[in-house]
Amino acid sequence: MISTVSTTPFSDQQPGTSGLRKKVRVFQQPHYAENFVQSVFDSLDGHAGQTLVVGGDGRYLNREVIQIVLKMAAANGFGRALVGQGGILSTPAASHLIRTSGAFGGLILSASHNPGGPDEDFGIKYNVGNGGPAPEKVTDAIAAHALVIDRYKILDARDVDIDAIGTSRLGDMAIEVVDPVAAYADLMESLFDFPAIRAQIAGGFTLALDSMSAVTGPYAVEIFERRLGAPAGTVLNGTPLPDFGHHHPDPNLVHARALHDRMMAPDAPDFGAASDGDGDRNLIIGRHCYVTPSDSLAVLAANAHLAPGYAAGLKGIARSMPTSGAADRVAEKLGIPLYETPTGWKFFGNLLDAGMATICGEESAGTGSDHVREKDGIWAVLLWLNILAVRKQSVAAIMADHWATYGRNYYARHDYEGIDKDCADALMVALRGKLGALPGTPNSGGTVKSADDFAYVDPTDQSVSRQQGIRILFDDGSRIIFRLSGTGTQGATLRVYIERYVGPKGELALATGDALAPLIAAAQEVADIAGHTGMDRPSVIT
Ligand code: VG1
Ligand code: CO
Repeated sequence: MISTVSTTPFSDQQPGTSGLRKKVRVFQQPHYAENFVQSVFDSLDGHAGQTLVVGGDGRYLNREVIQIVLKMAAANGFGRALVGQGGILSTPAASHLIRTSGAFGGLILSASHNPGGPDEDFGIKYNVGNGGPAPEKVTDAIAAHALVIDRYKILDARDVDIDAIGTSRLGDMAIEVVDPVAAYADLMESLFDFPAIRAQIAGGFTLALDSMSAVTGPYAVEIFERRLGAPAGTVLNGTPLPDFGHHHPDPNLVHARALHDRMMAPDAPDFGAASDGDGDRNLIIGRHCYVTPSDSLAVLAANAHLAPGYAAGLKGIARSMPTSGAADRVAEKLGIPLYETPTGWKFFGNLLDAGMATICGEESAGTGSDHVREKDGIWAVLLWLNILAVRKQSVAAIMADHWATYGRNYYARHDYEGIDKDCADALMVALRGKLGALPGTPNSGGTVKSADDFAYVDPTDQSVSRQQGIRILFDDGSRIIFRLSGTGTQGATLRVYIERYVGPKGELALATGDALAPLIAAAQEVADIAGHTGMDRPSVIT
């Protein structure tokens, strides 16, 4: 029987950079998850009888919310739900499943790189039929429905068994519990030269892959240990845990410190990588050689043709605006277009669908291609391994060669976390007020060439997104970008992105902190970060 339950709106259900993310305790309020799920369904048109994909990264509350979603999907007229066994689907695997099953869309339950557990974070994200995150017009519609919702529909039924693969029914809706790994692993095998990678591993090439007790564990064990023959134990922290074993599943130099230290040790493996909570991010560290995500995007784009799936070359490259310009130089050399989008994967979908870009990336350790419509951590690791298997060089040698060819974009992101929201807003307002006066003015970073608030016009549908980050551009091509995070659940996080380009004949082996020191000082001068935040240094540097 379908119940229609009366409810009242919550004022804080506006999706951020990637879905709705809140503390678990916020989601545990009566009707909170139901309101948001109903708001998603209310914003859809034509979903009756169609398929919905449901899965998550296994974090605390995953199983409970999956039951709610299934009962609400049945009550709202979906014809079929595809669920990852145990409620597990990595974000890229969910994207693939949506695409191959012809689903109307999918609900991915994850707060991605945010920590999990009863006192940590949970999230819900809606993906559309192309497998990608809902574009802004959809997330705006969801937010509008959430503000006026007065009822939701749910089936009164027992919980569905999501642990046994097979089919069942929930009211009028069919349920299929599917293997979350096999189809995704097959897709990877279709894109990359598995025999070449397997031969290299058999020849003694060593790997360390940190799944951070999050969703990629089963995918990584299947792909790297079973299909590619890496020894058992290559995948570290390979069992998804509801609290990620207290890891903060954000693969950066702070939270993936253990992997970093192992890769810098005298007996380091040849190649290391880590992935995030929901499996869409990657961190690449070669033996004694950290690769910034922006550089990783550039190297992958420059060498993608070495992998069978990309042998025909790339149609274009897209990167988020704060991501360094390293990929731009590769695009220029390849004679293909480079698109600069706002932060968040939802802006890449249209470019990929239109066949305008093949590879996309973000400085936050997200890289992916047109094989799905999400960023994909394991994909990036496999493309690196394919390139290494063909070039037979170390990661460090490949980086040195890349910089000698294209020059080097020294790059860092400074995060100021847990700032009071009003202080963060005040900093941005003050900075916006100054933009007109900055050009022509010298500061510690050099002379400012232009300063603006990034706005994006989507070339496929002309939709406009404003206020996507304040950019301060210098005469020598250096940049400082300021924006506020849209994925946090506590206070505000200021992200400051700092970049300086040195040409192929310049100094290519500086320490990043030294190369960027004048720009870091300029960021302080221009934005008075310490004055607004009370913090004299960032909480995370990546
Ligand atoms: C961050 C990153 C952004 C990424 C987003 C979702 O957003 O900066 O590049 O797309 O997280 O990634 P923000 O608004 O906090 O800067 V994930 O792996 O958390 O889905
Ligand atoms: Co993620």
